Amino acid sequence: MKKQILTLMLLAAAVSLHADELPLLGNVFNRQHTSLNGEWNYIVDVQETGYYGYRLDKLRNGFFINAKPQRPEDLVEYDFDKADKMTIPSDWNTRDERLFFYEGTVWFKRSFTHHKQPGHRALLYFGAVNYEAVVYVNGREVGTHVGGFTPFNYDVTNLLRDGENFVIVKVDNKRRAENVPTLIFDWWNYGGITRDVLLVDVPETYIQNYKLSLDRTNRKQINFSLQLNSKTAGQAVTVSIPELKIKQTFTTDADGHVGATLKVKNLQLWSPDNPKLYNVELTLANETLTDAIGFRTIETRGKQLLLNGEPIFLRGISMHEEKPNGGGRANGTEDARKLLTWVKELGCNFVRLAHYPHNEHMVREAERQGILVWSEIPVYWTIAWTNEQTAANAAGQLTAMIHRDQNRANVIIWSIANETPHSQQRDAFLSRLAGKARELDDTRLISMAMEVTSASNYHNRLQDNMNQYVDIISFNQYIGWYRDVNDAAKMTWEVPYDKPVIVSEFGGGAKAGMHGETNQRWTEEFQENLYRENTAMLDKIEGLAGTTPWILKDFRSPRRLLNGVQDYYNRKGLVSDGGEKKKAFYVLQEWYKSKK
Ligand code: GCB
Repeated sequence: MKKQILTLMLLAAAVSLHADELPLLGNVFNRQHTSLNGEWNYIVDVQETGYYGYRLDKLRNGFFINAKPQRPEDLVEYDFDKADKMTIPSDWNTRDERLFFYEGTVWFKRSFTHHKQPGHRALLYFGAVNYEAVVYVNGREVGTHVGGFTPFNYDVTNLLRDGENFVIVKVDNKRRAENVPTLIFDWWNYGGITRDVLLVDVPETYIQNYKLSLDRTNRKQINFSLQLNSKTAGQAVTVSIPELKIKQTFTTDADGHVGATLKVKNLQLWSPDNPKLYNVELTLANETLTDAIGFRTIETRGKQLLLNGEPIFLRGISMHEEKPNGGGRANGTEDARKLLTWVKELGCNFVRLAHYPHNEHMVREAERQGILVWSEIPVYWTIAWTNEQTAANAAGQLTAMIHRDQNRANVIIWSIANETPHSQQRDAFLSRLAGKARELDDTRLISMAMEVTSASNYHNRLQDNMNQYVDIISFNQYIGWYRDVNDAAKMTWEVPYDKPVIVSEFGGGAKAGMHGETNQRWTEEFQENLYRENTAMLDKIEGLAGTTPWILKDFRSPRRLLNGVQDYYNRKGLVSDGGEKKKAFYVLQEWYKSKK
C-alpha cells in the first residue's frame, strides 16, 4: 500500500512539471509528421470529476493518468478503452446527439506508437481545440491552451516512450465572461478537437517559422526572414525558388535569425486572375521544408484599394466555418472546395472568414483558387475590455493567426474585431491590438467590422475613434432587416475619412422554399428584394471598395429560436443549410457581374 501511495505522490508531483507552449511552428502540414486524427475515446464529465477530484485529493487519480485496476479489488471509476469513440477532428455537438447543446468538459484519449530516434524532436500540434485544452502525454500534464480557433504546439520529446504512448486532452467549451469570445455570440459553440492533431518530427535545431513577401515599394525584391527554434548562430540556411532562379545561402545570427532580401526578375504576381504560386525550398543542415508561395502587394491610396498597384473591388461574401451540408465544424480541403464552389459561382474574388480564424486548409484552398481573404479574431460584441488576461488572450489569438498564415498571398486583411460598442475602454483595448498586428506584419491591411452610428434616420455617418487605427473603414449595416424596412432608397452615407470602405455585413433572413410577397418576412422574395435595394444603395457610397454580405450559408445559432422558421439556424444564408440556393443568391451574382 505504501508503495502505491508513493507512486501516486510521485505522479502528482510530476504532473505539475509542464512544458511551455512553444512559439507556433509554421507550415506544419509540409513537415514530416504522424497524423493523430482518427478514432479517439471520449468521456463526458459534466462535473469535472476526473479533474477536480484529483485536485482536491492528490491521492485520487485524475482521468489523465488513464488508470487501470491492477487487482480485482481496485477501484477505478472510468475506463477510456470502454468509452465511446469519436472521429477527430470534429465537434461533439453533431457527433453525439446527447451533446447537441452541451457546454462543458469532455475528455479525449488516443493511443499511438512512436519510435524514438536520437537527434529528433517530437512536437505535438493541435490545429484548434474549442475552447480550453489541457493536454497530457503518458499521464503527464503538458500544458493548457485557451482560444478555440488557433493552433498551438508543445515539445513532448521527453515525455514519449519508445513503443506505446497515449495522449489525453481535457476539452472544456464553457462560455465565460472573460473569454474571447465572451458569453454571447451568434454562432454555435461547437466543442471538441475541431482541427487536425499531428505529431511533428523535427531535428534538434529546426526552422520554427519564416516569411517571404514582396517588398511593399520595390517589386524586384522579396523580403525573407527565418527563425530557428533556438538562438543558434552560424547555421547555414538555403532558400531556393527554382522557377525564379533564386538559390541563396544565409547564416543565422546570434538569435538564430536570418533577415535578408532576394532580388527577383520576371516575377508573376499573385492575383485572383492569376493565382501564381512558386515552389520554395528552405534547407537547414538536417531539414528541408517546402512551401508554395505567391507574391503581391496590397495598399491603400486615399479611398482606393490597390492590389499590385491596381484598383480592385472586393466582390466578397462572409462565411462561418460550418460543413457545406448539414452543419458541424468544417475542416479540410474537401469542405473548403465545396464551400468555395458557391463563392466562385457568386462571382466573388474575396471571402470574409468570420468571426474567428478558419482552418488552414480553407485559407490555402482559397489561395490556390485566387480568392482573397479577410481573417478575423473573435473579439466580438462585448469583451472584458479592462481585463489584462482577456487582452493577452486576444493578442495571443491575433499572433497565432498571423504566424500561421503570414505566407499566404491571398490574406490581405487582418480584422481585429466585430461590432464592438464604442467606449474608451474598447478603444484602449483595440488600439493595442491594431498596434500588435502592425508590429507583426506590415504586408497586410488592418480593419475591423464596425457599428453604424446614425446622424439622423436617413443619414448614416460613420464615426468611430478606431478609424484612425485601421487602413480600411468597414461596417455592418442591416437596413431592411433590423432597421428601416423598405427605406434603403432614402439612405445617404457619409464616411468622413480618406480611406477605402468595405461594407462587411448586410442581409436578411429567408427560409429556403418559403415564398410570398416582398414585404413578408422570411420569404425568399423578402430577402431577394432586400438585396436589390441594398445593392442599389451601396452603389452610392463614396470609396466603396468591397462588400461581404451576411452570409453564404445558413448556420447554426443558439440565438435563433423561431420554431418552424429558424429552428436554431440563422437564416441569412444565400444558400440553405441543405445546400439550396435562395433567390437573393442570383441578385448578388448579377450585381457582382457589374463590378468586374
Ligand atoms: C451581426 C453579426 C453577425 C450576426 C449578424 C446577424 O451584425 O456580426 O455575427 O450573425 O449580425 O445575423 O444578426
